[in-house]
Amino acid sequence: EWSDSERKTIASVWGKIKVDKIGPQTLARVLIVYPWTQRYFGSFGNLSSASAVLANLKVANHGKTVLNALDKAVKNLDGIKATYSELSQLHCNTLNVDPDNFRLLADCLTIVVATSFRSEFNPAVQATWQKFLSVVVAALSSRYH
Ligand code: ZNH
Repeated sequence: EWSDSERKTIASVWGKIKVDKIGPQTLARVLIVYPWTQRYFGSFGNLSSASAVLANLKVANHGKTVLNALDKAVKNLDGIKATYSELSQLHCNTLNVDPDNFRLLADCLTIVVATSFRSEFNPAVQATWQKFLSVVVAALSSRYH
């Protein structure tokens, strides 16, 4: 359940996120800080150092793909679980991604957004944003069995 003020906050944060910048930075941070996540990206080429990850165009592109997928949740706050039903199944059955990784990505996204927004991302805004991401993470995990 979302209050009017939460809905406004989520829409406002999302409206200020530049997917082409924040997406690549977020996925790169996941791969650098949690190097075991690199196992899912065997086809992405050189991920052997932080600078290699940051310079990797496949990482950048996939970071945009992942972040762009959040648009659906922002536009459908009351139906996030259903929105990500298929995507959850894909990550479970086809990609075999451990769902714990969704939270790692959500946390990295919050850090990247906080770094980018500075004081605008105050504690109240951060709390609402993290609530939103926790619903996204739960939805992406919902079809695991
Ligand atoms: Zn993921 C894929 C989303 C997380 C891994 N993904 C993907 C896609 C999308 C996504 C949209 C595409 C699909 C198709 O194609 O159909 N993700 C997402 C989101 C999130 C995620 C929204 C959160 C928030 N992922 C994730 C993580 C990981 C992953 C954490 C690990 C670590 N994904 C993945 C992979 C893939 C994907 C591996 C595939 C890629 C390629 O290209 O191959």
